[in-house]
Amino acid sequence: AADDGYRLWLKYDLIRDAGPRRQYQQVAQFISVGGQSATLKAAAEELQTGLQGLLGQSVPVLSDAKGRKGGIVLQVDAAAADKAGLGPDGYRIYADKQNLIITGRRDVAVLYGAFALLRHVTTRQPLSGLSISSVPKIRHRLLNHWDNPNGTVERGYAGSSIWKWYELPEVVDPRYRDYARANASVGINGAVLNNVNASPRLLTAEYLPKVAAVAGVLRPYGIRVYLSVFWAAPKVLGGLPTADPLDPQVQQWWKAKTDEIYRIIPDFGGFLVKANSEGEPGPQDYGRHHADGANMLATALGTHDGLVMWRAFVYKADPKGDRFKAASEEFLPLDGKFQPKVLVQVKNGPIDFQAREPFHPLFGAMPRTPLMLEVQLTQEYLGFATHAVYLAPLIKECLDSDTYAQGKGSTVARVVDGSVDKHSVSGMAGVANIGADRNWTGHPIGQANWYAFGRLAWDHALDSKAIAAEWARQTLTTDPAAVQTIADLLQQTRSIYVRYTTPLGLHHIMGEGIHYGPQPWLERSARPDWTAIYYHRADSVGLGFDRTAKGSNALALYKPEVQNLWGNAQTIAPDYLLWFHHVPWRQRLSTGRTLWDELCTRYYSGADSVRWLQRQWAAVQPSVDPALHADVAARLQTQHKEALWWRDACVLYFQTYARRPLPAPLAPPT
Ligand code: GCW
Repeated sequence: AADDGYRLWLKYDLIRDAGPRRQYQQVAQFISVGGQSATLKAAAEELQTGLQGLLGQSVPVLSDAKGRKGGIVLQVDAAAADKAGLGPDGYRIYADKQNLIITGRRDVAVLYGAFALLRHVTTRQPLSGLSISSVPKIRHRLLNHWDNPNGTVERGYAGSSIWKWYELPEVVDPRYRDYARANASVGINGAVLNNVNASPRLLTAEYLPKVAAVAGVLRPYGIRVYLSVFWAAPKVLGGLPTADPLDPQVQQWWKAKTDEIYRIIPDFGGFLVKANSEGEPGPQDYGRHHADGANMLATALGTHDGLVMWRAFVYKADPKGDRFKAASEEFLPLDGKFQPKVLVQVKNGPIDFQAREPFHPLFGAMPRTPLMLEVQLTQEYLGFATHAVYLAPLIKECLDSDTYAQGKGSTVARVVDGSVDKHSVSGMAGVANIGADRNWTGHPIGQANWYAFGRLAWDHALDSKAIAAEWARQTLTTDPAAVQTIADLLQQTRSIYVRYTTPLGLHHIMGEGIHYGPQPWLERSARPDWTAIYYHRADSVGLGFDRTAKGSNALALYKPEVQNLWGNAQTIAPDYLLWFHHVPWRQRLSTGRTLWDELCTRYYSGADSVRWLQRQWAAVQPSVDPALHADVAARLQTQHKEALWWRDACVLYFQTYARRPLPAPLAPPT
């Protein structure tokens, strides 16, 4: 049957090569599992399904190996795990004289080990003498769904929501379990089920049992359920006159609501809050600040084991201000004021999930507050489901950025994992790109972004191209040469997208509201900071947003080392140039070209590179499922068409300011 993408990277197709298959068969004659828990059962079942598929033999599950050899033994061993420093989630896989042992401190660690073993076999790595252990660097690895109760998904491009609220709790779609398996296979251990622009409905007595039903399916896979909360819920649902966090009745309402939630979902993960942002209500409506709000919820959680994830995505509509600085202005004064259950969730960049942003200046600047990193997997600003953009390089660029908070090497990754400021709690969130489309993500390549997010949240030191190869190997083809070609191609996609849409540090010049296609000419909108001219500042002299001391001085939010890196228009990496400088059209850049020529060159070479993507994809055609290959090929056609649209729209628009011809090599022959 044609590959419809439903099985994601968990395909478990038969290993056709008899030699290697026999080797695996010898060490996978049975699975023994010492325990009855739903999680260990899930681990054994996954291994059984996976190995039977891969090896074409039946693999019985036993409750005791009873001295047998040549099997896989799942065992929880807290003492050994602690001795090996595995923590609560880390696993170890090793061969003893008889069997292959998968072990960890808790059931879920063993589950992660089972998935790792399957990945090992699927990617054809040898099992003899195996000894691997792996410990996640981040404690809370979450997907954030921007899903609404009516089934729509804000910024979702893969169909409607997978959560069928009207059918729940009685009807439990089998898809929820496959969702859980996919997440657990890459170590994701939490899911915020609903949109941060939150409906209060999720907190009602009608909806909580629905949430509990979903939680029941995810629980065996080690995934805890969280909810986004509507700040004014005490008014809307509780009939109170206020939602002031310092009001005792409001506090009491949240306490009672929290207790109610934990009565039916005992392992509820906690709350995600978007407050006083883009029109959402919040504590500032009552003259309070973010910490008052977050701490009130933390107090309501009391002794329950849950978290408050308070988002730092805030900005004011000030035509003279710089949105870049807004979150810092509101949050820096609050460092040290948050209770221990609170994490502040910060987007990778200071504006909004652009194709390239400098790292958010809050990273490294709030040492007394654990900061979560939020990245967007759904491609709101990156071409929806028709542009192939593999996001691991974008995520890594942020994680690898040095904040210099505690001297050199204080990368965003080390701020987020807690090592720079010695926090024991840490988190990373990916805004999901998942919908009810048969293949989950609309664009088949979007699956790689879900996969890569999980892998990087587990271990931010992983290499993005290696992750791409690992994904492609499990998902698209077993042919090593094709895997390499696909990994190379994926690795380039993000920088190609940047070149034909927003090269040299341009940002937020896309279609109004929809955030699709070019609209650099947008001059008026409901808010000044939603126009394009606010960001690109094109004039007869030059282009770019001056954020140096001569301009908004947003650069001063960074440590001096970072200011040195980006503060000088002559030495800044061209990729970041227009984020920080207003540069004359005729100024020569480090590339040897003038700004205008470089801008045109990037737009043109970016659009040309989509042709290269098409050729690379065509080359792997013999190795990839025909239906899937045709699907991606068709999307690449759209991508090329739209790359030309972006290129021509932007070059022609900026030319009205630059008043220069296209540089000679790009000009059409006369
Ligand atoms: O990127 C913007 C989106 C909004 C989104 C908001 C946010 C959920 O355009 O749709 O709202 O960010 O992150 O809160």
